[in-house]
Amino acid sequence: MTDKRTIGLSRRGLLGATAGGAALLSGAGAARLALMGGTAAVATTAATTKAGAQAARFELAPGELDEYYGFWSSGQTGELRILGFPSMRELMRIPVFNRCSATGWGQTNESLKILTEGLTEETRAFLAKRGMKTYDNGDLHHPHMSFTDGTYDGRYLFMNDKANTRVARVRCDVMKCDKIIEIPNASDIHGMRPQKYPRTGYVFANGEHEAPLVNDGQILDEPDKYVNIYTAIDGDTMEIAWQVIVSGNLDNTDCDYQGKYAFSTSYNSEMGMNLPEMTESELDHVVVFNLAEIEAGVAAGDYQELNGVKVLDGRKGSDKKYTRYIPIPNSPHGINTAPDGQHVVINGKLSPTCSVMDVTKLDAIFNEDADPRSCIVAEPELGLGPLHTAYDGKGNCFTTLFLDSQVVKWNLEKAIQAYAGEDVDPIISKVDVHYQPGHNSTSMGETNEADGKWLVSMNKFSKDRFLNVGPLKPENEQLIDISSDEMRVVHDGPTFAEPHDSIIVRADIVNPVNVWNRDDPTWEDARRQAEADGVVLEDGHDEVIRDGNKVRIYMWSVAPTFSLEKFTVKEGDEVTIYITNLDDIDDVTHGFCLSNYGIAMEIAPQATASVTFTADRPGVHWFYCQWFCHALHMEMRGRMLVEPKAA
Ligand code: K7E
Ligand code: CUA
Repeated sequence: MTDKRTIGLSRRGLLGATAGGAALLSGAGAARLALMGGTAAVATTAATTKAGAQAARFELAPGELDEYYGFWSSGQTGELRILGFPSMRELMRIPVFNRCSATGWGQTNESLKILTEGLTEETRAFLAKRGMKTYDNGDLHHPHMSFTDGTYDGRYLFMNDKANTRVARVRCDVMKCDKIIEIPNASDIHGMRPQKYPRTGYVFANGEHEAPLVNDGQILDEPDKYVNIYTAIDGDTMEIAWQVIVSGNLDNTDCDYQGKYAFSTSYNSEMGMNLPEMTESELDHVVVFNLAEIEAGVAAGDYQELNGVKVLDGRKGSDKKYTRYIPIPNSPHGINTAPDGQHVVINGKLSPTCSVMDVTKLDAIFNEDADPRSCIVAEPELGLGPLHTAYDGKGNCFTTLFLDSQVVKWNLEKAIQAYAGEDVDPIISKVDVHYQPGHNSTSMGETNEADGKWLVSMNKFSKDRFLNVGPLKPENEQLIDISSDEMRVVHDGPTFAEPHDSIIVRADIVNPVNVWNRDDPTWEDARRQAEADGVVLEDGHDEVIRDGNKVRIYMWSVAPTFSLEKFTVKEGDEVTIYITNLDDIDDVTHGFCLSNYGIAMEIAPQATASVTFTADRPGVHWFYCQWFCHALHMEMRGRMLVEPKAA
């Protein structure tokens, strides 16, 4: 037994409380774990920070630009992050489901509109009782770019919120969120992927947790009344196209390169409500959704309307051709379509295997009532805790092994041959990662332009890899050179709670602007109000409009001044401040921070931003620019006088 093997075992021992523990809960689970033990004996390649002679370059000299954009989720932080890749330098944070002190996201009228307009009436009423307009938190797992013809098209990024059942969109021209919708009928959106072909098109979203279809507090322990909902959103309008009721819960989702099928993993086909129940059976399933049949069902009126959404029945045992259920071992998690356009890897999680589905065999399952498992063409045993798989575009797969703390590189074709009975080993190599990887991503790996240069392993635990910052540790995202068969870890990248997933996009695909277009729809409401008030936002006039107890202040900014040096309102007035940044130079962003009123916002070049508040604190209040913009930035300030109500 080698040292590596010993380390592997002790690490597994350390993890007794996590997924390994789940497997151990049932007798069958224990037997399975024993069975899995045999897979760990594969030789590992030593992880090294000493870059090999032929290592690809990832460190950039000052001023050099990265070859890729990395779009990173942030988990429970709720924002989207942009990294330069492969340098792994964090470039930007885009607030989405969270609040942001720097940009005023969640505070400006423009952001509040986006954060509130897509909520259901019921949620709005619920939040209002708590004195809230929108949620303060989110759990952003899966960022994905829109596709055209099987590759990224640089239009939009889409992302889910597991915490509050939402899907959001970010515009890639300005890198700001422009739409957030709550998904009715579903509980807790987890898996989410855009349609790859012919274009996005649909954005597919999984409700993770099953719930009673009419969830009004009457039902708790009647599993047969619980359902789960699969949702297709129109990525252009961000309206819900249709939903399908399924059996079992849903975890992750992906779709094919033909535009015919989408598919989801289910880790709880048992519809169990607690851990022993959920992990009881050896086989869970993947649900396959037949897009043409579902669209025909919608057109034929074969749906019930629930909360304004067309909901079709695709449960197990329904005689419709909307869905098929493919048995898969065991609690499968990630599902990833290969760039070859034909194969889909389903990651077994509690099974040491990945199952490979051939999408060209799916027609038969729908039309000839063939054995649903007939589309499975390989099931290689890879190691403990396979969670997600990425691709190099050269026929190889990279699967994270959560329990083994490894990434395994394996060959798809050889796995298919082995499944057919040939004596070949699909596993090419393994590399230790630090520690417990979840998602991994390869450069352009989820498109038909996968280029096989880089892999990032997104590890849940960093333990001893960084200076100790207290009990809460960063995650560790490790950069791995995959240009040769021997994978090499070349960089450790700490990140704050908790990026699950990332995509790595060639830089030429992403072309954001430097300065806003004055016609941008973001401040449409401000433009309309200004028109009604006889004000043109961009013509360099300022204006104070009183309308009963509503006061609207229009001003502009040019470094280093606000156009209004002071203005006066009365205690109790509802004040809206509109600021247009007339600077049109790259990077001259101004801010507006109204001190001791809890107000701050960003106004980027040529943008308009506004904020509304009640002036209920009398006195002189300074407002200042909080974005360092000029040698006289400190002088960029003014005063609001709030006159007290007559006693
Ligand atoms: Cu595997 Cu939410 Cu994509 Cu995390 S999920 S790891
Ligand atoms: Cu404007 Cu600082």
